Amino acid sequence: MSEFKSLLKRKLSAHQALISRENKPAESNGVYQRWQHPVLTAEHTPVYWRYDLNEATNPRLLERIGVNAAFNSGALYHEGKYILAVRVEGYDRKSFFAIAESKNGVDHFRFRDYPITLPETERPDVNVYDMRLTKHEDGYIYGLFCTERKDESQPNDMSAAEAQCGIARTKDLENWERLSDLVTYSGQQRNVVLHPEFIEGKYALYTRPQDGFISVGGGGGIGWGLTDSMENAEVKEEVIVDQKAYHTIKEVKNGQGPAPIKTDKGWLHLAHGVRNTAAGLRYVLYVFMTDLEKPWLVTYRPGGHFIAPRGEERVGDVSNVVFTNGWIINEKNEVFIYYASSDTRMHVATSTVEQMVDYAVNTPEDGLRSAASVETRNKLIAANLEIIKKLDL
Ligand code: M1P
Repeated sequence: MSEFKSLLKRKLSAHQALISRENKPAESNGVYQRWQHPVLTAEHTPVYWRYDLNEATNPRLLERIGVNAAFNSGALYHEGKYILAVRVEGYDRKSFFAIAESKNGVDHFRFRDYPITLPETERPDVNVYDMRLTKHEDGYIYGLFCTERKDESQPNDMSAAEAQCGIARTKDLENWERLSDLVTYSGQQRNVVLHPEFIEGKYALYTRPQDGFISVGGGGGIGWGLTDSMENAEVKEEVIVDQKAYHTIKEVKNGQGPAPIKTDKGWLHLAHGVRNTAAGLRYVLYVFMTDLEKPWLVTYRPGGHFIAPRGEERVGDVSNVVFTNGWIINEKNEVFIYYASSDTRMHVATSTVEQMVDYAVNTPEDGLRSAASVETRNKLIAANLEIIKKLDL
């Protein structure tokens, strides 16, 4: 066998071993179970996406078009499969979307042969990322994502960007129809998510009004607005569902994660919250619930974070970040939370609707002051000490 062929064989079998690796449960806090390995990394992308496999044109088998990261993925349970619409980022810093699927949701995720070919609008996207998939009751699967373009009002600043919500839809996850970008009246938008049901006969969107590209400025909070159609989506008025708050896990900004899950007790939401530290921003996930009839009204606000970066999750291209834009509920009411760590790789945490609702309903709210936190904790301690005494352990 030629040196080229044996090198190629080694590469292909290493890739095969990685994507066939079994995942095992790791630690659990009773609310959710972490899993030992990331479900997707840059190395999970097919070898034939990155290397020219033609010995004549690439005799040294050099990597030609590298992949830097596989993260922030939309998720969907579709025809019995766990589907991720992955944000894949090349070495050139451009993100694109690619479908990866698994039969059990925790391992053996495999990318389809080609990334999604996303049609463009008249104003081409420079970068697209963070797609949220929603199976809407109108029969379409919608993908809402961030479309980023150069901020032409600042021609000399090469990092000045503008973020808006791009919209595409499909029925088969292969053929995508691009619709006009969402129109809102609040500057920029990121983290826009389509609610799965009509509300008052209209499409409902979770938004994130922001003044600037990174900074939400005076805006921010998870917003809510209605649009008559998705073909020309326009939200004339946004109300804030969940605000930023001083000295909390969401003091700088927050954003809706995936579309909420409908439960007996209301809509279950997963979101990210961002705080400031001397080492930069810290992103964690948190949960809240809203009213079944009026999903813009918060009913339960468990205090603090739900998932925060841990171990290797803490380090990556943008360290100290966990971010989610996809989760799946299967027919057994099991919940698969897909979260990315540090803008680098994808993980899964598993739970059930019952566990998550229990967490949402019974976790005390953030009292917003140290004294209130101590008071809440003291109540728990006092009650527990009585129990321990009676148990006579
Ligand atoms: O780098 C962390 C995250 O930053 C942005 O999220 P947000 O708009 O809430 O600040 C996004 O670029 C996201 O993709 C990224 O993971």
